[in-house]
Amino acid sequence: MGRLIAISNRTAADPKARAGGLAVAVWESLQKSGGMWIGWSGDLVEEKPRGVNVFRDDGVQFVLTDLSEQEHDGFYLQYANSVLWPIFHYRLDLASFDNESFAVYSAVNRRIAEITAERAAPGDTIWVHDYHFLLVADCLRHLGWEGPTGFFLHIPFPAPEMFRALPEHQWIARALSAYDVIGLQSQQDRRNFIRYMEEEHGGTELSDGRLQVFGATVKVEAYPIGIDAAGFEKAAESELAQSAADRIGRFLDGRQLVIGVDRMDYSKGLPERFEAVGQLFDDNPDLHGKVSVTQITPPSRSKVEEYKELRIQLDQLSGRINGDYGDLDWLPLRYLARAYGREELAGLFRRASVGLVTPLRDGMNLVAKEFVMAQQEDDPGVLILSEFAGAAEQLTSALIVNPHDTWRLANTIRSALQMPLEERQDRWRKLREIVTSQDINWWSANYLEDLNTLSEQAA
Ligand code: ADQ
Repeated sequence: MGRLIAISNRTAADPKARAGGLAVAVWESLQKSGGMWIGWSGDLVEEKPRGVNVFRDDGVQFVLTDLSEQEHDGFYLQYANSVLWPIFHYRLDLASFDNESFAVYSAVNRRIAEITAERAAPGDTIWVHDYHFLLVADCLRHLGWEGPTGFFLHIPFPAPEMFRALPEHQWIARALSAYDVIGLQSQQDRRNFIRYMEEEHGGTELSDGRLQVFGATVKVEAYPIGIDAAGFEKAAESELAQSAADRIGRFLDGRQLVIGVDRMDYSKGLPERFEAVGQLFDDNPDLHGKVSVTQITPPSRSKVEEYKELRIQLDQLSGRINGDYGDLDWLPLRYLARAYGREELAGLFRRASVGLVTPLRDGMNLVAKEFVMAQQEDDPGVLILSEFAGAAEQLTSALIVNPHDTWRLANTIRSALQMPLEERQDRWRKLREIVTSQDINWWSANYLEDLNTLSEQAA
């Protein structure tokens, strides 16, 4: 068997980035096959870069390219994060279309494909990740690459009505048909994708579930991504976790903790969540001084305008709640715009009575799974999960909510805070079983098995 070649915008070239679940899974799969990881170095240069940085680490070869300022602007900030990201998260209102960025996006996809084609050998398998690189397989086919090439979309695939708003949707759809396997996070995403291809391009679903479209046959499947469940459980036992739990424990002074942990992104439903917290304290004076909500939210993509506005909105909403209800010795809502390490987060999750995971749209949402793995059987916290997170298809024993319905969300937080131990344990055991059995290794093994089966059939 040949090597696995992974392509993603950010790689785990920096050993510190190998701690996260996805990085671990891709890293291990690459190590097994003496594989290669191709992506962006994270560095910006003035002119279009000519060469690549190649190095080997622990059996994995990294091939990294810099981006020019102009590429970073058109490809990353504009097309990927101001067009694709909002549309795929159902925020057509936030998409900012222009005439140039798709050309830059295509050019960067082409360059990544060229870098790959120069190095890929017959027998190798290529695995492309996420919305930054929708066109790579098509570019590779034009360069003569015929080997197995799979794609995994980490974010939702939107309803066809939304996807059609994308001016380049026809082009992108055709390019996607160059992949052998298209992996999506949920059955909902799969249904959306198939329906779009059927309605718009006359695609047909075959009896074995594959899709025939644009003269190609593509396996389209839901592969819900998991976490390094055992690793996260261990992280919650670590000294760092304990010390984070102790620190927040001093602040809590015996009060119940409700916790949220999300990148600062408009898809995560943070303003709606803050509204619900406001409603909770408006409607329940008996909870004043008894419950503290902590939201941990490191800024991300702060160069994109919508993200700056979100920050201002969150500052205002938390200011209102704390202004109305805060007291000399109690803050109802603490909002920390910074990142914490994996162990520290695990410790905070373990200390919490309730985990709030209420995105408006999310491909999967790993925080929900991390929260579950950090709990202990004798006193598990309750997970409140948005029906619009991919994770809701698996984690059906969580309290499932509509994040737009702030009144009901407030009531659900109250019920979670008061849920009897037996019910908490019952729900948690079911959640833990799923998160443990469908972990990150299960995910990558399933995906790669399908991709490799295709390559064996083709050989
Ligand atoms: P994200 O949108 O980044 O991922 P998520 O799945 O929640 O969302 O993963 C975020 C990761 O970052 C988690 O491991 C979490 O612990 C960590 N993190 C979040 N806030 C943090 C903080 N304050 N400090 C430190 N770490 C923090 C995208 C898609 C998701 C999909 C994943 C994986 O948007 O839907 O689940 O990819 O496919």
